[in-house]
Amino acid sequence: MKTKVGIIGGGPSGLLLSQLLHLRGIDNVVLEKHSREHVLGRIRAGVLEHGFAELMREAQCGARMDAEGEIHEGFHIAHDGIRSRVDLAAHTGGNSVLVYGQTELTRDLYDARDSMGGTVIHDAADVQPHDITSPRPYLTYRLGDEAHRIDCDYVIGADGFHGVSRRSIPRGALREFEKVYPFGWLGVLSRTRPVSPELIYARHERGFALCSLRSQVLSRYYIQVPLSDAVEDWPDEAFWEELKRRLPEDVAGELVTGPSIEKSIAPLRSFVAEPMRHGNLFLAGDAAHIVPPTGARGLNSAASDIYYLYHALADHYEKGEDAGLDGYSQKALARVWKAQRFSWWMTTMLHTFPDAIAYDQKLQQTELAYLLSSEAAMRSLAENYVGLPF
Ligand code: RFL
Ligand code: PHB
Repeated sequence: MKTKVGIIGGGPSGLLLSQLLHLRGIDNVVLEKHSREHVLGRIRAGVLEHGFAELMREAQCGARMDAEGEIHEGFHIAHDGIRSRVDLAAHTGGNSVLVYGQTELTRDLYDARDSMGGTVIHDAADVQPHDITSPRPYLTYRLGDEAHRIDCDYVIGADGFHGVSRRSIPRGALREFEKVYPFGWLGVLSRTRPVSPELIYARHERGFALCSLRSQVLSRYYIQVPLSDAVEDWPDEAFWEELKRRLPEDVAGELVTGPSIEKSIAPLRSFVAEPMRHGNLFLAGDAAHIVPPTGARGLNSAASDIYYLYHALADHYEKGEDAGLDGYSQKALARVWKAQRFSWWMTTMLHTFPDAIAYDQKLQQTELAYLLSSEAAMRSLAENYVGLPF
């Protein structure tokens, strides 16, 4: 098979780029390791920034998102038994975020690819990029016992943190920056009314907690847990009990509990690989960088990569201009690092660190006290949370 752009990974990054390129007449193929059911079974992001939503609309995938997604103009920070509201709209000149699940958004992208006749190959095993520094790179993969090959102009590595793309770049050509946090998030999805119509990020000495939602009948909650914990250590009852302990009393009193319909633990990590290009292989999204979920930046950072790549590839194929492709890594990384900084800051301010000395704890309390007392600090938080411009 022959195509212009070979995309590894059928998560939100790969599918969104595929859809945008297709709309510009740029032929592409997506290779996804797993089945569609598997991809749609992963419960991840819930908060989308304005720029991401705009890109979904440009990809002609915004209709259900606009109909069913919820506009959120603020969220809460719970601490010391009380709640303080962060008014996103007031601090950003009317900006907001959209609460719409990554699962739904991925489903919309698959539907759009299907209805336009896009090529998304599932269960592609042993995907491997070859000759990525030559002008004629190609991809190989297996479907069952059959070996396949796709020749292309460019390879896009949108295969997430554990994918093959980043690993196929020679060690010496890549610099990796990493910070691993000594805890994870245990997440529960339940078909219950959310405890609050707006998100609540809770700082508590027993550990961080987050009350989020997918809709007014579907709740998503998280608690900070030690890395040594497993999902089996947390039956539903124990989860609800611990969540309540970390929330202000009035909030805990309102919490509606129910059976979990999904429960998983995600370790917290910050990671960036530089540069995001090697020859004709371009990395995008989680394949190149990940953040702890505290600032809701992961998927949104992937979206800015896709925005830059999409325009760079369109310029190449439509105008013969390569400035966008040549500048991609530098441009994308500038924004990626700002999301890293914000996610690190939110994580550091709101979690309980097992090895923190008394001095660290005082500074952490002061950081939050300063934030809640300062108009300028609040504006900075709001500006980053709704998303910096692309
Ligand atoms: P994905 O979603 O990991 O998709 C990569 C796809 O590539 C496939 N793949 C391969 N395909 C072919 N060959 C191989 N060798 C392959 N290896 C892997 C995988 O099967 C997969 O389908 O990366 P992508 O598309 O870059 O998207 C990134 C986002 O998924 C991620 O950044 C967000 O989910 C992060 N995140 C959040 N981001 C936000 O912006 N807002 C949020 O509110 C938010 N909440 C979260 C989150 C991530 C979380 N977890 C579990 C890490 C909450 C959580 C709990
Ligand atoms: C979620 O709803 O899954 C979610 C929301 C906000 C975050 C992280 C995760 O910061």
